[in-house]
Amino acid sequence: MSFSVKTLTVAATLLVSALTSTGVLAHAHLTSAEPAPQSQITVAPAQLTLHFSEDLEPSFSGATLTHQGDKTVSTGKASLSSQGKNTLVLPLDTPLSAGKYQVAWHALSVDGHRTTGSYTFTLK
Ligand SMILES: [Cu+2]
Repeated sequence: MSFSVKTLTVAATLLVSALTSTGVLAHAHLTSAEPAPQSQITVAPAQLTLHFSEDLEPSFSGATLTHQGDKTVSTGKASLSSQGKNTLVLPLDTPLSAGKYQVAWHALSVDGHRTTGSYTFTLK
């Protein structure tokens, strides 16, 4: 197999434009949260706070909370924090009981890219 210089140039150009158009660096990634991922806490939180690397579109961003791997916990509606548009707040209307919780989040950043992820925390 051999590639001409022109073929390689075209391939390199396509690669660069693909990377640029998907905006790899601009996606909203979870940077921190309260309660923190993998943390063990002793006081039931009043809300979940998720900090992202980019500003979010609140209508298309949110999180679901499950208890012990199977029971979905009802929460208030996710909204952007007054701290900043890159922070999502999920109110917990009912105090959590002890156990392990999973937070599965989805985010749409203002650049139009979707990301998802999940983490756990344990309430002792
Ligand atoms: Cu992006």
